Amino acid sequence: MAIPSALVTLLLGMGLVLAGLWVGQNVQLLPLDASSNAPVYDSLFQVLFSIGTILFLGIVGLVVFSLVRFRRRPGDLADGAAIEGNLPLEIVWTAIPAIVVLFVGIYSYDIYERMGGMVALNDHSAMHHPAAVQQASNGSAGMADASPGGSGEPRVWAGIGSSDSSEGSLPVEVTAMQFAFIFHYPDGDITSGELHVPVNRPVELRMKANDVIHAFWVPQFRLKQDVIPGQPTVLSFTATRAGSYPIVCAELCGPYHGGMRSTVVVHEEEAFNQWFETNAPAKPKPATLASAGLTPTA
Ligand SMILES: [Cu+2]
Repeated sequence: MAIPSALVTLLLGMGLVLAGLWVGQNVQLLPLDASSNAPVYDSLFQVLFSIGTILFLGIVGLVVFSLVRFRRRPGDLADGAAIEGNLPLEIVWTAIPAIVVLFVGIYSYDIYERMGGMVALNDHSAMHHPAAVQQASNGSAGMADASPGGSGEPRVWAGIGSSDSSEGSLPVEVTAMQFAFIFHYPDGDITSGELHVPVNRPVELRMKANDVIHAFWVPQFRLKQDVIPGQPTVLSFTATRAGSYPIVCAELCGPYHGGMRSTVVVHEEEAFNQWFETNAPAKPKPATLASAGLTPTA
């Protein structure tokens, strides 16, 4: 008894889809997820990985099958059969990729939007960003001149991850230069070569570049943002897992670009406060002021 080939094809197709879904769910290629943003990104990656697996197994499987099944037999010197075409087949193999590509495009857009990636460079609301207001009040002429709008008001590219930013976020000023990142905490006047942040609290990186374009990238956060001379950018995130993760410059910025790396240390709340206290410049203690006959006013 022969099994109809349509049934075999259907079963193989179903097996292929199940295998692809299984691989997407169970094969973990990405590094540890350490920010609130990471699961969003990872869900897209899982879908893309499933689709990629289905296509890879389907295409390679068909190629290998055809190599074996339709190989030239000994003594066969004839031409191959003249096949004109197959309209239903051509419709199917055009329609399926079209649907897949459309779906991936729309889904990717949705994910990028949720990560705050669609905030436009000249979005007006970005002008009222705290960092922009601060820049304006500082009278930073260099930044103001970079605005081609002619308003003289500096623009801040809120950019990716900005949907995370909120009132209670920890501001950190990031300066990128050949070939290092410098982190400055305006609240405690701390300057550091490493980024230290508390877990589960939004952090807002206000970034500027001194020389050429750099990019701030933490693979474990699934976030990357360009750092552009004359165009401040903002990157917001909430770390969700304590630990140390690499910060990588992801924009070829010169001969020592490959060495432009730092570390972000995500602390538990208490450990972060301790780090902050330890590293903040020593302030005169009230007792010292009192003994010097001064009244502590600050
Ligand atoms: Cu760089």
